[in-house]
Amino acid sequence: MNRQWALVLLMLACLLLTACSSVGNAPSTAEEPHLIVVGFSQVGAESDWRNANTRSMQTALSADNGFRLILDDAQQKQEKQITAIRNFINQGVDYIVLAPTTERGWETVLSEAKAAGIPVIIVDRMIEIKDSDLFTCWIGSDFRKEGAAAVAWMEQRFQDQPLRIVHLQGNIGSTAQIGRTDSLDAGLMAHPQWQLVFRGSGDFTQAKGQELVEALIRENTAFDLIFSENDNMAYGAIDALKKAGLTPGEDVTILSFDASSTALHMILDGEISFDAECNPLHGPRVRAIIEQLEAGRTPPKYTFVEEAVFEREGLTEAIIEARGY
Ligand code: GYE
Repeated sequence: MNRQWALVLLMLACLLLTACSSVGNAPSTAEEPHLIVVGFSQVGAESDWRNANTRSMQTALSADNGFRLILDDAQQKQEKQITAIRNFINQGVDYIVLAPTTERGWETVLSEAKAAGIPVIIVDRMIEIKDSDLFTCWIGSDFRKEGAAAVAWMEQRFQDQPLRIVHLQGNIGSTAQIGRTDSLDAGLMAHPQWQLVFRGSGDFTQAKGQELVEALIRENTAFDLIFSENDNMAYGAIDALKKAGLTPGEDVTILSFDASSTALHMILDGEISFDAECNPLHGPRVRAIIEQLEAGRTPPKYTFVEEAVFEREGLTEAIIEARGY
């Protein structure tokens, strides 16, 4: 082959390559749908509630639904959430969703999000902030109402009988802890014969719930009732009671919050007596909020979700199955 032929062949090969690569690229640039990018700073993976909440967000904000979700697990640490939000800002996401650990300390980072023009949607717990323009809207539960429902159940069941209460708190400073604790405090004020024999934080985890109750049993602290601010701590408490040969539901009455499926089965088994629902399925709600914002509408600043309470009476396997978490 002489040099001229070689040159022609080379040019042909180049042409073919460019044609192929442009054919390969063409559909992806033309067809690639525009995805709304959402950075979600999640508290952690401390409980069944939290895991159900993460799954709900992942399902609702999927690529099929037109979203790209960037999920960051903060392992229950506010510093990690602040770093995650700064990363979202640097990446230029379209929306930030924040499930805050505790209520305080968000001014600076949310001012940065506002300066970058990124709307911030708060889910689950609230934030305490002077300038409410620093977030677009909030959606979550009425934790004080959940606590009041538990206290109302105690009043109905025990009236003015003497009651020795163990109070397992969630993360101190989180709205879920503050609201549920405030309601128990109101109940303690109204019933002087109810006695608080222990109060401490189990950080919403099963392991810490178990540790706290094991320690109480070791120290021979007598108690009649455990007011556990979430289901996972209640599971830990139940394990500790059983290990000590006590029967949950008989020797000790247990009240809990969240109403996740494992806990509802424990109600059927008689181990948990009362559970106030805390609904974690915020994914579709957040999606609806973003769709409203995309359409130029203004969602309500605060939305409280409707919640039920559960006890053995009226609860069936079919009800538990239908709940989805
Ligand atoms: O009750 C608990 C979780 O903030 C509502 O956090 C949430 C609480 C929930 O870890 O299980």
